[in-house]
Parts: sequence; structure tokens; C-alpha cells
Amino acid sequence: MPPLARCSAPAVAQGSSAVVAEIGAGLQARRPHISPKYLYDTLGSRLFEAICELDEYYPTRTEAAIFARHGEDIAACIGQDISLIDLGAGNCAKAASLFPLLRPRQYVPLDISAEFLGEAVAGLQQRFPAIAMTPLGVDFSAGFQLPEHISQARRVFFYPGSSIGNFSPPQAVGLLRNLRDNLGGDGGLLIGIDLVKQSSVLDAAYNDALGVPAAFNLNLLRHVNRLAGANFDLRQWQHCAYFDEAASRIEMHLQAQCDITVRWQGGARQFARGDRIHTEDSYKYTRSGFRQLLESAGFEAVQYWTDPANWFAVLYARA
Ligand code: AVJ
Repeated sequence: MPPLARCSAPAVAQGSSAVVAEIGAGLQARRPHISPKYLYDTLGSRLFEAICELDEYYPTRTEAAIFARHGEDIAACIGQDISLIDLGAGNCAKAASLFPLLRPRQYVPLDISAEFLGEAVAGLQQRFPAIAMTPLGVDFSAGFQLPEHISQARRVFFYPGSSIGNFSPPQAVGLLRNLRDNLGGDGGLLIGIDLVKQSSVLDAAYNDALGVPAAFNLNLLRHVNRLAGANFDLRQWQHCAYFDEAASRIEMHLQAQCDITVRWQGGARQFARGDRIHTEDSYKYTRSGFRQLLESAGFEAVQYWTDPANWFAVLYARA
């Protein structure tokens, strides 16, 4: 992990030179790629909300069912008087549904999509006036340290939805270790992970009949056009997603439909028809595989809840 960046700094200032350099380096790489964090501008966050409502996209509703069925047990494991730190909070709906059970003193949602987050928290604060809310529009993927005014006591990191799946297992261990180092006294990590299953179920979740994941993936190019002054023409690229069983991950790509020269601030690259830009990995775990990951990051005492089909799991881990 790189050195800790302060959470209070606006890490994703639009078009900042670091962002342009990161995007440029990915586009110039032997296997071109763009980080999945750039899927989330305001429209991207809305498209992800739409994905969560698709019949084919089982993770959101399966996780919600686990919380509905085991919420009291989960809350009892976690205990009271917590600061809930929500990583990639988006519309904050998952945390909000747990507020009545977890009753956090403080709610600290983090998201790279800062404007979208700000609007969500404004509405939420009105519904829950007793909870102190501190939204932070940050990119926490490169490591972080929370600002000092976030209570050190009983920090519970909330990382639902299998978002950890965007990181390779070694990167995930790095992030988990970073979380563990920021836990403070008597805190923990409440995390949702997607489990390995039949590849037809996985493939359908990322290739729905309506084409929402395709729009979500293509929207990344719109965002990159803005961030890096690039000239992607969305009509020239096609969404492509499939489960790679050996790597235990969904891979998402954008595939060139013709020969294309892409230009951006400070760079250019030619793509031939059929070339791909890798835009996302979504790792799927087994129960024991993820437990090992948590243990490598220094977590212990892992509690585990799943749905009847074993499609998704929620874990609570302590330092
Ligand atoms: C937000 C990373 C959990 O991997 O399933 C949904 C993102 N990508 N459809 C996932 C996503 C395409 C999602 N995560």
C-alpha cells in the first residue's frame, strides 16, 4: 500500500494531473485498463442503483435478505455506541436500513462519487437527526487515515455489496490491513462478499437483458472523457463481461468495434477492432478463501452469515 493519504483531501479533483496520469498509464499499458473507481460519476452511481434492481443482479437483494433474517444477531455481535464508517456508501441505503438495529452515534460515509453522496446524506440526515453524519468524498482505494474528528472509539467499517471484489486478493489484503490499522479500540469490520457459484448465474448478473451493466460500463468512457480530456466515442465500444473460473472473477471489458485512435491529455493510442480495455474485476470467494484473506490482514473471530443458497455472505471480523 502506498503511504496513507488524508481522507479530508479531495482525492479525485476532476482532471487533476494525478488522475490524468493514472488514466494515461492504464491506457498505455500492454494490457490497457481503466480503474473501476472511474465507473462512479453521478450518472454512474445512478446506473449502479439501477443495476441493483435488476432481476439478474442477485447480490444486492441476497445481501439485504441476509440482513433482514440475521440483523438482530449481527447487531448483537457488533454491540452499541459505534461509529459506522461506510466504504463506498453510494446512496447510503444499505447503512440506513441497518440504523434501527445498529443505532450508530456517528455515521461516516465515504464515496468517490462526492456529489451523489452529498445529496444522499442530506436526505438521510433529515430522517435520522440524532446520528451525527460526516460524508467524505474521497477515493479510499489507495489507503487512508480518517480525519481526527472521527471518533476513535468503536469504529465499525461497513463494506457491503462485495465491493472488496474489485481488488485482487493481494490488494484486498492490503486494504483490509489498512482498515484494521484504523480500527481503534474494540471495533470491527462488517463486510459482504459474493460467493463462487454456477457461472451461468454470474454471467447473467453482468449481462442482463435490459443492458444496464453495459450502460454502466460505457459510462466510464464519458467520465474519462471529462477527467482526462479524452475523445472516446461510446458508439465504437462494446460491453463485454464473463466469469473466469480459474481466476474466480468476473472480468468486465470494453471492446473496440472498429480501428480507433484514442487521444487524451498528454497521450494517444491506437486500438484495432477487437482490442479490449479492462475496466473491472469482481472476485468471487469461497468461505474459507475469504477467511484466509481476513486472517492474513490480521483479523480474527470471524462471524459468518449466508443465504439458503449460499450465494452471498456477510461477515463480522474483529482485530
Ligand atoms: C459494486 C463492485 C460490487 O462487482 O458486482 C455491477 C459493480 N459491475 N455490475 C460488482 C458492478 C457491474 C459491483 N460492485
